[in-house]
Parts: sequence; structure tokens; C-alpha cells
Amino acid sequence: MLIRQKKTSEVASHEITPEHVYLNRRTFIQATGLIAGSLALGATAGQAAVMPAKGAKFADVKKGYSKLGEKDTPTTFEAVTTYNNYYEFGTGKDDPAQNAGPFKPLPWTVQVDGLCNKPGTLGFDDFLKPHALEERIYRMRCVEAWSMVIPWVGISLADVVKRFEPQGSAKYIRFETVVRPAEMSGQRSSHILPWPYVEGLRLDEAQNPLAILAVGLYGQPLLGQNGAPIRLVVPWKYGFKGVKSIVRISFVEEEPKNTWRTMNSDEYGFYANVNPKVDHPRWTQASERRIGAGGGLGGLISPRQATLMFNGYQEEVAHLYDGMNLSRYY
Ligand SMILES: Nc1nc2c(c(=O)[nH]1)N[C@H]1C(S)=C(S)[C@@H](COP(=O)(O)O)O[C@H]1N2
Ligand SMILES: [Mo]
Repeated sequence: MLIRQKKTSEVASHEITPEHVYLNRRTFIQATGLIAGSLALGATAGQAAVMPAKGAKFADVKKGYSKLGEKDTPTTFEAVTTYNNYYEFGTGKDDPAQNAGPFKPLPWTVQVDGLCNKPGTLGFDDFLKPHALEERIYRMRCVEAWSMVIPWVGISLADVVKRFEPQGSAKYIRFETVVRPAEMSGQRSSHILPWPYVEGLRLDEAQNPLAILAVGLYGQPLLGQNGAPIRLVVPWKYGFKGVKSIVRISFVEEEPKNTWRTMNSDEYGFYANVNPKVDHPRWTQASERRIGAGGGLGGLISPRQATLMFNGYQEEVAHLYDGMNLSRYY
């Protein structure tokens, strides 16, 4: 991935002033208390997810599975929404927040196709409606060795998979980001990435209870820079698997050619599971900078902490990779 040094003039004031303190101490303790709880499969039936009116928060978000360590204080809203990777809006960390203004996520449609019994093109409300909204507070570890803790609002990807009834021949799920060069400045450049941005998962990975499609964070709809109106979140994998602004979901037989692997297969793979023992060819993956955990300078001097196997979600996902040589499938 391109690494761009931040000029000191770009030092983000947001990282000095945690403007939005979302979880009070009490809810945080409740959330961490879930460590002992079991991983509930699927969402509760009955609550129809709806997009809130402009400026409002999602209603009926129940607390879902979140397993946080002692140091996992949620990253400030300010940092989560201004320190981003979204090359459709430019390659700098502050470009997405600065350039996402012209992007109007709604109205939105999601096309579901490929090897499934219930394909279709759905308006966003119809896509969301059968699913229950859950808050999932997850660590996010970028392949560039920085990390955050983000309180997502999302729906279970396993539930979405089930709903469209994949056929036996479907082995993978493929996701595509929207292409709207008129609204996405980075897409007007041919030198950044080939568009659309594509990602994929093995179908059993997509059915793991940790995998969600996020529609919000900190209780409110996603902003453009975070992948509005809907993006993938798979917290045991490097951040680039979390494809943003999804317009197409396909059930396929072959391993999808994901964008970063296509760009540079020596450095980025399909699986991209967080693994502190397998270094990136150009930097170590053994540790990470926790954005917003003090230090300032746009994260450049944030404190480093050890990176955990599967980003700390080993218990939940390691079984998916039994028998695989994890140092080969990076
Ligand atoms: N379409 C698209 N999705 C994307 C990216 C991108 O450039 N384009 N960047 C990825 C990377 S590298 C990371 S780390 C995460 C960052 O998500 P965030 O900005 O919401 O923290 O989005 C991922 N999804
Ligand atoms: Mo990333």
C-alpha cells in the first residue's frame, strides 16, 4: 500500500481533543463484560432495520458480541471519521474526509447475483429490512500497522448469506464498491487503483458470526469516508478486506480476485488474516500503532502495542483455517 508521510502541518487536532466521548465508563464495562459471554449466532428476529432520518441515530440497536481487551478504548469518533483509507477519495489519510462531501450514498441499490436461489436488485431499505441491527465494538487492524477500536452498527453477514440462499456450488462471496467518478475524486484518476474495488471471502468465513455488514458507527449512519451506506467488517483480517460502499454481492465458485492482491500479489493475499508472525515485505506486522491513544502527530507517534494472532479473535475464527499453512496464506 502506498505509504505517505504526514507533514507535521497536517497534524490532526482531532487526535488531541477527543470531541466525542461515546461510551461512558459504565457501558464500556458492560461491553467488556461480554468477554465471558458466548458468541451468539445470528441476530434476533423481529426487529426491522431502518435507516434513520437525516441527522438522527439508528433506533433499536441491540448490543451484539464485542470482545475487548483492557486497552481497547473506542477510538474517538473524530479520529475514526478523519483518518481513513478510501482511495476512491484519494490516497492520503485525510483525503476521504475532505473529499467525500459530493458523495451522496442515498438512494442506493444492492445487486445480489451469482450462484444463489434468490438473486435481485434491492433498494437500500428493502435490503436492510429483514435484519436486526447490532452494535459490535471491534478492533480494526490495517495492514499498514495501525489500529483502531470502532463501535459499528451492523447486520450479521451470515444472515444476509442465508437470506439469498447460496447454491451448493457457491464457494466464495464477492463484493464490489460503487463506481461514481463524478462524486469520487480518486476514481477520476487512473493511476490509483483499478475500479471497482473488489473483495471477497470464502463462504464459510462470510458465515462466521463475527462478520458483519456495517451501516453505521457510533450509533449513526456511516459517513462517506467510512464506506456509506454499507461496508464489510471482518475484524480478524487486515482492514483492506473491509470493502466500502457495496453495490454488488455475488456468490461465486472461484476465489475472487481482490483488488490489492491483483495490484501486488507479493505483498497482499486473499486471506489477509492478521498475523504478527508474518511480516509485510516492507515492515513488521508484530506490533501496531493504536490511533488516538495519545502521542498525537496524526498517529505517527501513537504508542505501539503487540499485534495479536487473528487480531485477537483466534478463539472465534482459527478453526476456519485448520490444516492451512498460515505463513503461506497471507
Ligand atoms: N472501496 C474501498 N474500500 C476500502 C478501501 C479503499 O481504498 N477502497 N480501503 C481499505 C483499507 S486499506 C482500510 S484500512 C479500511 C479503512 O476503513 P476506515 O477508513 O473506515 O477506517 O477500509 C478498506 N476498504
Ligand atoms: Mo488498510
